[in-house]
Amino acid sequence: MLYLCHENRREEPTMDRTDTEVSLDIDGGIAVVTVDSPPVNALSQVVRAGLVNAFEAARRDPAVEAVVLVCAGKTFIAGADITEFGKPPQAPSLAEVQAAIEAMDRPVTAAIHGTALGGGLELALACHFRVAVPSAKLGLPEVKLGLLPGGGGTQRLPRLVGAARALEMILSGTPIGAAAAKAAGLIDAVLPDEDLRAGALAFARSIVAEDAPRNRTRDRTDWTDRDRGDETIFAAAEKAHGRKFRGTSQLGHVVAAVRGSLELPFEEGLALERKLFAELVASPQSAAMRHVFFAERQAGKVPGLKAGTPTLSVETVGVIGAGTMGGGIAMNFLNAGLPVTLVETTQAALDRGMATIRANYEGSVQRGRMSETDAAARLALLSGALDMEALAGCDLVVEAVFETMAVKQAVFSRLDAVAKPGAILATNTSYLDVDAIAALANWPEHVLGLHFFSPANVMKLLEVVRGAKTAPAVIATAMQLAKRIGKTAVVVGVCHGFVGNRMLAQRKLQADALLLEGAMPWDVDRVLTDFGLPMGPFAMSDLAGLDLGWSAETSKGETVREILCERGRRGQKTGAGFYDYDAARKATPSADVEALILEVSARDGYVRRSVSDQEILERCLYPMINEGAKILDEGIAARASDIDIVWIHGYGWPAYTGGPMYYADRLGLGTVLAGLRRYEATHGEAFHPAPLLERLVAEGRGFGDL
Ligand code: 3H9
Repeated sequence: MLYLCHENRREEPTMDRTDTEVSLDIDGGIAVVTVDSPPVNALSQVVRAGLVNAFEAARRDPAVEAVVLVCAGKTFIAGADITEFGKPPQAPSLAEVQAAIEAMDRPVTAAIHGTALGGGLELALACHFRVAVPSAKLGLPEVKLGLLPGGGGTQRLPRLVGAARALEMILSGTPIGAAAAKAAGLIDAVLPDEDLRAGALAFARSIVAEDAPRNRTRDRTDWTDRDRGDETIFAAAEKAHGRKFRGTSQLGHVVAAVRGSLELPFEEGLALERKLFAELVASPQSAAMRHVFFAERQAGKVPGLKAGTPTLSVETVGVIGAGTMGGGIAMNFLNAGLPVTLVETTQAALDRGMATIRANYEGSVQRGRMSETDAAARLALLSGALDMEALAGCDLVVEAVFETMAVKQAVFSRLDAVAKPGAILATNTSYLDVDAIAALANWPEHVLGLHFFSPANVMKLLEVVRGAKTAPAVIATAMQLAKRIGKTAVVVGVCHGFVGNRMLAQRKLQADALLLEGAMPWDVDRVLTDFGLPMGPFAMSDLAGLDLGWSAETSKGETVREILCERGRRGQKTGAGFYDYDAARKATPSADVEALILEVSARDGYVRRSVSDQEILERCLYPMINEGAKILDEGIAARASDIDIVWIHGYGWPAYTGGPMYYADRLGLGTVLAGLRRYEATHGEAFHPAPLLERLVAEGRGFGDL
């Protein structure tokens, strides 16, 4: 039954939760409106209708002296119901709910716990007062969905906290805590965590007793009068956030709406915001970002893993290898408060690794991103050792040693001998066969791959590689742990390069070929950064080091890359790679590299031609999509959307195109298939279409329909 508003008059503050999403009860003259719509109390049509009814009922009741809006469950309202976007709007709108609140002639207080996000915060902004528990988070994260706040947030928030603070909150999309919200003037009081309802009732009674002025946010002019005409506010916001919004019109829209809050009467500002919101919600970019939102949550649901699968306790972690990767991995666990033992083979390597971690934390303190106390607390959890014996007590050990099977297997044999029974043993291999590594362990059920992406303490992606024998409890534990350390985890199967690097290899093949056929590294990089990637393949190689996997002893000196390495151009770290770098690591195209490419191209018999940007894009992306289709067909990834998440969080693929598989669906799989066939005719096997792609085109379906 969907009953919208349940009215229940009583003096005892007990709640009656029948089948209602929104209920109303009167507690000693205070009307309490409770939203109870799991999981996150989103503002669905049912909730909006329930709220209008509840506020109407409270307004009609002369005995009601004040109203408190509170939520059941783990959170206040987490925003509009995202599943309703893209569908015909259903009355009442959020604006109508807010109008019902603003029509109240008695004070309305929003009592916030958990998160008040998006439309949820906008609803609270329409109340006369806001109180929150210390752990509450308040924010307008709409930009992360390709939107701007469309429930009056761009008009009311600047009136409460000033345009600069409002722009920062809206453009970052990052919620702020209750203390910061109180300091900014966003909320009126921070109440104790225990019994928020009772605290909010007491607050409402004090407002009534004091006959405190109850200004509607919309009528406030103090901040808008101060900020009007101050162009530096907008210039600063554009400077701080311009790069992030490349490829979308969001920044301009947000700035226009907030500017409207200063320059237009409230209703006109609201109308402007509504128009700008409508444009964004209908944009393909926002649809793609909404896909990403749900894809992220889907990725956490592992096929074949039963709900309630038990997890193992992980309270101590060992990391083998104190290089860049090992150090970054260790920091993830330190940041989450887990003690880490870092193991190296020599004192010098261990000292270097520990010093890098220390320097990283000191850097964070200097940049004001972390307090000295926090940095010290994290470093206190770190210890170093030169023998794997030191890992005997660890619940989880991650090896991050040199990427060759022989070295990994040697480490695993020894590790298996020292680790305690039941410990989870993980390899951070980027390519190698996890099953072959697990074969050396006594408990292959406890072995899996945890593939972090560089820099491991920054990139959000974690590929959780499920081996043939990995136990469900170990996978469940890894997924839980990933959440604890702030990673987005995707479960993948065993194959060379798993999902991300396997697809990347296809792109690299084409990028290298394009150089010989007629393009230059900066042409390829420009096309891919224009597409929205943070850097192109050659700039990425320079950053990672061209000598990754290269050695002087085995170098054949044949490819452009090998010759560059031999000439000492090994990437940013040597001041030169595919590009020349200045002291600030700014890249410029290199005449030497251009000459070398022409030389190798001629040596190999290529007749150079002009390669169009379109060809560069298709040659780089279509083989990746094709490989993605093979990965899906083989069951290496469970869903197309998992592949999208790997690319968005592991390689910076632009979320506003939804990830490679979503992008392919939007482009039309027929277009991709035709492109592959065209290139197969001129360039051969590398473009041979995946059977799944052919099947889907024949059936008129997309990857998203699987
Ligand atoms: C907006 O408000 C626009 C307005 O300005 C204008 C309106 C006119 N809708 O994340 P979780 C589902 S835009 C529908 O795993 P957590 C989610 O899919 C909105 N469903 O939990 C998942 O479902 P399932 C602005 C939603 O505890 C389940 O809830 N607001 C919504 O880790 C649990 O989610 C936001 O962008 C929603 N709004 O984190 C906030 N939110 O179980 C978006 C969640 O079937 N939400 N679901 O997979 C969040 O950031 C997190 O969900 C939250 C909880 C922090 C609240």
